[in-house]
Parts: sequence; structure tokens; C-alpha cells
Amino acid sequence: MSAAADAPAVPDATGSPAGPSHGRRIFLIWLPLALIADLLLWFVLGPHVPPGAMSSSASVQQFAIKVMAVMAAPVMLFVLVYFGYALIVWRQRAGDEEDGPALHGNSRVQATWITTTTVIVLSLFIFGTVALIQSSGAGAGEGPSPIWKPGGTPLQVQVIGQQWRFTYRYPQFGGFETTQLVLPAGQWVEFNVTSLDVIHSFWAYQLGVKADANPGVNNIAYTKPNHTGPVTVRCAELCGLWHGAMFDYGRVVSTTAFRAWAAATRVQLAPVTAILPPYATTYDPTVVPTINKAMAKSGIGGANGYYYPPQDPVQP
Ligand SMILES: [Cu+2]
Repeated sequence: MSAAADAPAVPDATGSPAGPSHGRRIFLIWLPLALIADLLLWFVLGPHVPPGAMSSSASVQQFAIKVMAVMAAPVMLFVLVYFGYALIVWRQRAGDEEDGPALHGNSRVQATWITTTTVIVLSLFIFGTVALIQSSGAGAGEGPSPIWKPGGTPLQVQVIGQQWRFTYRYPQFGGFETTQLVLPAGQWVEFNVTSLDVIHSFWAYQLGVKADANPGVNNIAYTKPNHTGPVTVRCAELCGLWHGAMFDYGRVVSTTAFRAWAAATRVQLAPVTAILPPYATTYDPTVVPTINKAMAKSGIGGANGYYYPPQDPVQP
């Protein structure tokens, strides 16, 4: 077979008049697939994307993941459709003894590719920055002096990590400390996260809040619960032998129920609050001798550290 006789049988990859318009064909295969994928991602999978929509920060995270999925799916599908098309249409067939046409650059394809990816990346950059500002840190720990703060006076909840549990102090309610995390719906919460011993991480899954709990550091994270319900709290930083057992369950309740709970707990825990170290943004468990003396005298605790006995889940 001569080269001239071969020519019509070999499709032209650039879609020149000699062959079918491959670019157009690929586009027409890709377009419906991309539309279907995006609609499924947004409307079917979207509402189930973690961490849900229980709080302002959780909603922002879910929305961000949905936006990124909807932007990424068409790009991935385009690559897959192109691969599939190339495999099927440009495969070697019986009788193809010679090379196909030489590869040439295609400035239109190059310009389109660079422009599209640049627009996608830059718009995601702007989207991400705005999302971070608008939601006051999007649920992440922002350190001791956050750049983004919600307006008004948020409810302050101090989260104290220690091997191996979290406790919660409520400085606006007399500074009582409890193992229960209770929050009101519809109000901004300011978590002040710290640790008494090693590094932990406060992860309130349904609230979309995750903040490192480091000894000597006050790490602040904001969120606003949208509705009532249970919250799972896990330690998200390997912190020793019983790290895996360091979890508890909090709850978001109505404002009325929260006020009633806080007032009752304040009274109930008053004798314990009286011998706690005064509320502070961080604590040094090695420098509380008077507290320990008081604890020993009251029969609650012993000699060493902020807490006694040591909190070990294997002990009764
Ligand atoms: Cu931990």
C-alpha cells in the first residue's frame, strides 16, 4: 500500500477538513457527561458530603467541597473522555503498517487549556479566601489572636485537653468545668482550646470545628450551630496510649434549654469550681500547689498536678 492510498484511512488528529472534527465530537461526548456528573454531585451526593450542615463552619466546608467537586469533575471527565476517544478512534487497525500523521502543536488547544485552568485556579483562590473570611475562620483554630471574628459577644467555651479526655469551662457562667459539651443553637461560640499535658486536637465533627490543643497555648476557633442535635468530639492528634478512647458526645440545644442547663450546672458544681484554678487562657499543671492542697483537704484529689486522680479510662 502506498502512502497516498493510506492517507484517507488515517483520521487527522487536528480535525482538519480531511477528517471528522474530533474536537467537536469529544466536546459533544464530554458535555452531557459533565452536566450529569455535576448535577449528581450537587443535588444527590451534595447534601451527604461531610461534615454536614449543622453549623456555620460545617456548612461552609460542605459548600466548599461541593464547589470543588463540581469544578473538578468536568476536568477529570474531559481527560477520561479524551483517553477513551483516543484509544477507540486512533487505535492501530489491521492493515495499518505505517505511522500516523506527525504530531504538531495546536496553539488554539494550548491557549484554551492554559486559559481555562488559570481561570479555574484563580477563581478557587478567590472563593477560598472569601469563604475563610466570611465564616470567621471556617471552624479552624486561628491561634490566640484570630484575624477573623464574628460580631457581637460569642459564648465562650474553654476546651481543655488532657490524657485522655476533654473538659469544658464556661467562663461567662462562673467558670465551672464539666465533662459535658452543651451549646445553644443560633449563637456564635468561641472555643478557647488548650491542653494540660501533651498535644491534642479538639475535633467536633458535626460542627466542622478542628483546633489543636497545645499546652501553654490558647487556640481560638469560632462556629455558630444552626440547629439542635448531638455532636461527636474526638481527639484528632495522637496523644498517647488511650488516644483512641479520647472522645465524647456533646449536644446543641435551644437557647432556653442551654440557659437552664448552665444555671443549674453552675450551682451544682459551685463547690468544685471554688477549688479550681481561676479561669485563665492556659494552665500550668505543675504550678498549682495551693489548689492541690485544697483538693487533698476536700477529699477530691491528691498531690500532683491540676487533676487527680489521673484520668485513665481503664481505671474504674
Ligand atoms: Cu488527645
